[in-house]
Amino acid sequence: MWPDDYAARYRERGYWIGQTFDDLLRERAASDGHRVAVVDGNREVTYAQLRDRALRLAAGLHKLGVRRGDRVVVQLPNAAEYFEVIFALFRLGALPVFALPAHRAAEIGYFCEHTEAVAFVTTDVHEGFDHRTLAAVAGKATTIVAGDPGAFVGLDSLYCTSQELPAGPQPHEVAFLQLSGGSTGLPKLIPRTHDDYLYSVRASADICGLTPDSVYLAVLPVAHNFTMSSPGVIGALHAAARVVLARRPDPATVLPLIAVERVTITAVVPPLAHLWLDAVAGMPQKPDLSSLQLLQVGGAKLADPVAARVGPVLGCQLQQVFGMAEGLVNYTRLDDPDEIVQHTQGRPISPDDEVLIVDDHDQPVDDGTVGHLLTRGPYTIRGYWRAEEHNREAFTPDGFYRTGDLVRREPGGYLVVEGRAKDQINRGGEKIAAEEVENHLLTHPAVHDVAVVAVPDPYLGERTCAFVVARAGEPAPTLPVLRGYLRERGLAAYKIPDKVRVLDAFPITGVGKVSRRELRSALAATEKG
Ligand code: OOB
Repeated sequence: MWPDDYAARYRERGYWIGQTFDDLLRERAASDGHRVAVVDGNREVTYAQLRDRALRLAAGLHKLGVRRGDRVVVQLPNAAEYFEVIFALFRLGALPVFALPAHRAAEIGYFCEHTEAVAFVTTDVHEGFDHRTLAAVAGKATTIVAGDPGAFVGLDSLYCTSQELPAGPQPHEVAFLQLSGGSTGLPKLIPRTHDDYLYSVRASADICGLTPDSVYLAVLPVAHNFTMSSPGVIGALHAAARVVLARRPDPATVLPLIAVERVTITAVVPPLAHLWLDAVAGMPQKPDLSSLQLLQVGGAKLADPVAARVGPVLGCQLQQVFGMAEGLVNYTRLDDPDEIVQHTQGRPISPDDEVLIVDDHDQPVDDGTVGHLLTRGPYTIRGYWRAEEHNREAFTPDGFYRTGDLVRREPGGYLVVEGRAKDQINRGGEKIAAEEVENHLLTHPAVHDVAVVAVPDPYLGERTCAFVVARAGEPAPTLPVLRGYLRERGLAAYKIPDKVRVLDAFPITGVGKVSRRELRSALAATEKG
């Protein structure tokens, strides 16, 4: 957590205002109760209804034994229940642990165990996968299911009429645990407080020009930091605007939704922007996108040619967003010239976001020179949850977070992302920790050694290649064999390598480490040849 002098400064400057998530919803229900907060297919939930249902659910969860400070793994698709569940947990001061719908047994089992979760809230069937099967890895956590609960506790059965509830959490306390994209063996958890997160949400809503007339379309998973807070669904609720939920991100689902719901703002990763642009450009009869004012693109680097097409093809403004669940978020501003919007990844939210760009020895580099991005500020964490050893590497002694991103600073403080120094693959915005996948592959009997690296991809930006040294006497493992193996181990599909290359031995760097750079260029050479 932040040292006292920093916390005092962030309060003095009006960033941390002592508001909890529950305060936010209570205020909204009082001021805008009759207005629609969430649209989920045919279902519309007003602010008053959302507050009422969240409180009734909080009572039911409390009866079930969920207490302040307890962790609850939440894995829900973009559905109205998500809001009821998280605001119920926020009211109790229990901490949602935000899993993604794509997570499977390996991830959910780890989250439940590592956080000692008391409950696991999921859905029945989503995208053809029966999430109830994950109850098998939930350990001591009670499985609660939205929809058909089967043998488990039905979410619907928990809405109580009584509203007697114990005191809620304090604004300086941790509100939830968000997942880190990570670069190490196991995903790290990010503790965000009510105070720090809601500051970033309010400031983001302001930067993005949200008003009560805004309609925010949630396309990416709602639990991802981008969709949740930049300004995202929570920003929309803060602004008394309307949240529309898209169950799927494909153009056939999303374009009609934009037209019918009169969506004004939405957020996507670069491959989706690309896909929508191609879809719209190829339509003889253009969909009605006249309501759309702002397309936010972030999560991975947006290619210049794609950035240039957003305005002409979709008829809306582009905003680049370079953020991270650990905190710091950069935006291009609505009144920035095209040059900046199309070629930079924006500048920080807060005047008190400290940005340091340093060389390999932590010495500051000149503006315009590429270096490692370090950051500290009123909504950037000072450490991961229960990860003291890792924190010593991931943060400087004076509390700067080492983002692992390589950036340069342009005039005006705008940042341009030039690359990455962390062992992570950014597969179209989905983050994959190389070591996590390597550790799974190392358990395969035919794998002697493995290195997982990113390879460039015209559509996703990057895909994943696993370089494998086969165990002597074993047949060299093939792509289908290893993919099947990882699926069986319950690894999320987006983490499963796209390619496998078998080598006799790995190229080694001067310091005796596997040279990922050489592996990448060897692959590029064989692809060309
Ligand atoms: C967002 O958050 P995470 O935690 O999934 O991933 C953070 C990492 C950054 O460190 C950077 O490596 C990459 O994703 N990234 C970008 C980028 N936006 C994120 N790289 C290049 N250009 C961009 N525009 O991805 C996230 C969180 C909040 C808002 C937006 C994105």
